[in-house]
This record gives sequence, C-alpha cells and structure tokens, in this order.
Amino acid sequence: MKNNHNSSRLAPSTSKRIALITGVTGQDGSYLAEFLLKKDYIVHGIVRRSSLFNTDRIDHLYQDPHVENRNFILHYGDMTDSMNLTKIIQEVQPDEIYNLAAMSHVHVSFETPEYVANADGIGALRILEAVRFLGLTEKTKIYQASTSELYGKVQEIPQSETTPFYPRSPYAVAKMYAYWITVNYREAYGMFACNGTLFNHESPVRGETFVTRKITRAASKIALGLQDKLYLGNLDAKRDWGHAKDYVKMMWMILQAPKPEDWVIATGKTTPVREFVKMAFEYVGVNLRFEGKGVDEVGIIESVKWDVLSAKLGKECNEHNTTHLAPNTIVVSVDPRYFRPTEVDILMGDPSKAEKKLGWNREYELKDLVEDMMKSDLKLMSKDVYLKEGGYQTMSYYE
Ligand code: NAP
Ligand code: G4F
Repeated sequence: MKNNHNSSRLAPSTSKRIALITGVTGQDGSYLAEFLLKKDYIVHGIVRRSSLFNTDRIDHLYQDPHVENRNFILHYGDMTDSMNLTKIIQEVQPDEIYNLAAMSHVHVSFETPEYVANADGIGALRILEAVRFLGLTEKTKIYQASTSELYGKVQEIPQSETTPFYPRSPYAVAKMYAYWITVNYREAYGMFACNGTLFNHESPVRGETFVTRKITRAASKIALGLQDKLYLGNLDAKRDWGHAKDYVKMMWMILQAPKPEDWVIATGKTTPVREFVKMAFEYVGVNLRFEGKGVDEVGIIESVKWDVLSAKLGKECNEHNTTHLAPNTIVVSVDPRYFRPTEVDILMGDPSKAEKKLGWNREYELKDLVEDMMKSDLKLMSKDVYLKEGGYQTMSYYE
C-alpha cells in the first residue's frame, strides 16, 4: 500500500467492534492491526504525513480505498494536533483506542525533549480529553502504551505494578505523565482507561536503531561479508526482552478484562546486551568471546561452525572462501556515542498479576525471538549480496 488515507469513505454502521490505533505504522501498531483484523474488528489507524512512504509495516493489510465495506482504514493525523485527533475520534466512534503513537527512542529523546513531552505526554491527554469531550466515556475503552522505562533507576528487582517509578530520560518522564493522566481520567471520570506497562519487546520489524535489531542486522551483514564491525554502547545493560507478537495480544486482553486496571507485561527474565550479541552470532555459527573492559571491550571471533554457517547462508562456506570470519577477527567494538546521559541499567518485570488474572502466556522465548529476527534479517541482507554482485550500489546505514 502506498498512502491510502481516505477518511471520507468510512465503513458503514456495523455490529463489528471498531478499534482506533495511533502509531499503526510502528512495530506494535502493525502487529496489533493484524491481530484485531483476525478478530474481525474494523480497524482504523492514524498515520503521519511524511515526505516518503512510511507504511511499509502495514502494506500487506492494504485495502483499496475505492472498495466498499473496508475493514482497515487510515487517517492522517498527529499526536500534537488536538483538533485532528478529536475529529478522527468523532468520525470513527471507536469501541477501543490503542494509543501506541510516540517518539519511542530513549536516546533520541535527550535530543528532542520538548517534542517528546508534547507527543508522548500531552498526546495521551489529547486522546483522553477528546473521548471525554465527545461524550464517549461510557463507550470507548483506552489502552495507553506505558513502559518499563518508568522504573528507570530501579527501586526493586523484579519490577511489578507496585514498584515506584524513577524515570531516567525525557522519554520516560513524558511517559510518566501519560501514565498518571490515564489513571486520573479513570478515577475522575470512570473511564475504562488502562496502562499496559510493557517491558522491551522486539521482532523482525523492530526499528533499526533499537539495540536488538541493530545487532541482528549487523550479525547478518557481517556473516554475509557486507559489514566489518558492529559498534555498540553499553554492553552491560540488561533488558527483559519478549516478542512483540505476544505483547500485542496482551494489549487487547487488557481491554477485555472485567474492570480497568494497570498491568505489567514482561517475561520475568533479564539478559545483558552482550549476551544478545553472542546469541545473534551463534545463529549463524559464529562463536564470539569478549575481552577488555569499558570502552576498550571488544567481541572477537573465537571459532566458526562451518556446517551451521553453510546451512544458514545456503552455500558452502569454509575457512578458505570465507576469510572475513577468520578466528581472532574483531567484529564488535564499543563506541561511547551510544552511551546515554543517564542509563537504565537493568529491567526485569514481574508479570505474575497478568499471568494469574489475564492468563498471560508467551509463545516466544528469547532464543526463539533471536532466531525469528536473524532469519528475517539474513533474508533481507542477502538481497544486498545479489545487488552487489549485479554491480548495483547498496546503502550502509550507521545505526
Ligand atoms: P515504534 O515502532 O517507534 O512506533 C511508533 C509509532 O508512533 C509509529 O507509527 C510512528 O509513526 C508513530 N508516531 C510517532 N510520533 C507521532 C506523532 N507525533 N503523531 C502520530 N504518530 C506518531 O514504537 P513501538 O515499538 O511500536 O512501540 C509502540 C508504543 O509502545 C510506543 O508508545 C512506545 O513508546 C511504547 N512501548 C514500546 C515498547 C517496546 O519495547 N517496543 C515497550 C514499552 C512501551 P512513524 O511510523 O511515522 O514514525
Ligand atoms: O534497544 P534500546 O534502544 O531500548 P530501550 O532504551 O530499552 O527502550 C526501548 O524499550 C522501552 C521499554 O523498556 C520502550 F519504552 C522504548 O520505547 C524502547 O522501545 O536500548 C536497550 C539497551 C539500553 O540500555 C542501551 O543503552 O541497549 C543499550 N545499548 C547498547 N548499545 C544500545 C546500544 N542501544 C541502542 N539503541 N543502540 C546501541 O548501539
């Protein structure tokens, strides 16, 4: 799909449930739209106008705007524009709103703090206030995309619904406002408004500058001989990583609960960035060892399982024809430019409330997540090999 935004031809009145997703072009928005369409919802999504197409993640859900009775409808909008949001909500009359839109990159939020406060913080208020102003408080349930970043400098391990917040970035501070304004509108106006405090969740369509995707893209390119080295920041940071597919199901379940509450969604396990790097390289048969400390730490090729690499690349690889993976080659270095002014050292969630009360369970363990991402990125990057062989230029992004 390339820009199919036509809010004037809405689906006719229907007994189907209607959902509105802000941030539908993002990782979670795309998986959630897919999930809700399978559940027979009519799904409306808000898309930002951009100078280039920004709908790659939802192109497979595209429906020709000229077709009657569409069940996937896009609207131009922005979290910083109250009138626009109010108008869309009035037109759509949603049963459920999933507020996923945000400038979601923690490091970038230090560069654009005012914008982040506006879009991520006040943006949530604009949605709540629009629903109240339009008299939809009884009809419309609201899911607010809250985050484990709220725990920041963690006050206990693991973190649960009762752990105090200590945000450590402009992003987390903005999300803290969004969290509490959601609670306040629930308590003040009796709205079905809930926070899902989700720990990190990743997938093959994760933004390329988040650490997991940066690693799986680089490990794939290094295996294919398209890149020499991966530069990372804090290798000691620990995250509780799950798969986005499992997490969007919980967003929906949170709005199907008997009463509005706030929920922690996590795996309950935590893993250092360094370990994620090892797992990604292991997928292609490359065993790494890490040496050194701080900015001098490096990841070095210890050995290669040639049978694994050959199987993954679909061609015979050995020490003679794949010299870029020779033992003792440095493939990971630390670059302080990726350090944050204030870091969140460890996140590990306690999902027991959601497990007991909502039946939260997961299909993907971390190993499955790494496999899913590596499989997808190897396929994606293999295209560059063909392009190069055909004499075409390929792009290198410094993520
Ligand atoms: P993402 O991939 O970065 O997607 C963010 C979405 O928000 C994109 O569709 C983006 O549009 C849109 N957006 C950004 N600024 C906007 C604005 N001013 N107006 C309208 N739309 C705007 O993020 P995600 O990983 O899917 O996360 C979804 C939500 O969950 C976010 O609120 C995030 O903060 C929160 N969260 C994420 C995680 C996680 O680990 N993924 C964990 C906890 C909470 P473009 O496509 O045009 O950029
Ligand atoms: O992948 P990250 O950028 O994710 P972060 O900061 O945890 O935020 C993500 O998860 C939050 C939930 O907890 C969401 F709310 C938020 O929207 C976003 O989706 O970084 C993870 C860790 C950090 O400690 C970072 O310092 O990886 C460390 N890291 C080390 N090297 C790096 C890098 N992060 C990035 N992005 N790039 C690096 O080169």
